[in-house]
Amino acid sequence: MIRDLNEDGIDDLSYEFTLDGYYEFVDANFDGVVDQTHKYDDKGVLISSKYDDDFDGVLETKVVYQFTVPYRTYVDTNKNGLIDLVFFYESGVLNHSEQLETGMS
Ligand SMILES: [Ca+2]
Ligand SMILES: [Ca+2]
Ligand SMILES: [Ca+2]
Repeated sequence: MIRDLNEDGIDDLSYEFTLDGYYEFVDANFDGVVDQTHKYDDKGVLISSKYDDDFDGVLETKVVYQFTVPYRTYVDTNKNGLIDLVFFYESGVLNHSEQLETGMS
């Protein structure tokens, strides 16, 4: 298993195994800070992902998958720890989005 994607000697992928699956941690911009986490079930099927798209150390976007295609995306656009934007998908294709008046956790 390759863990050092850009071959600079620093691992960019790491894994944490749980009873019902495992997590994959990715340092996509190679700055030593994790900016993506992916959760897989015990069969290796992708369940959900979290992304730090602006690389500020906060993973403000969460994607939930159903049958390995996107089902919902939750975004904390103002980074107050509460979800304020939700994207809805139909069969993996973006259907519509909803701005939440009061954020949800
Ligand atoms: Ca590396
Ligand atoms: Ca990073
Ligand atoms: Ca961020």
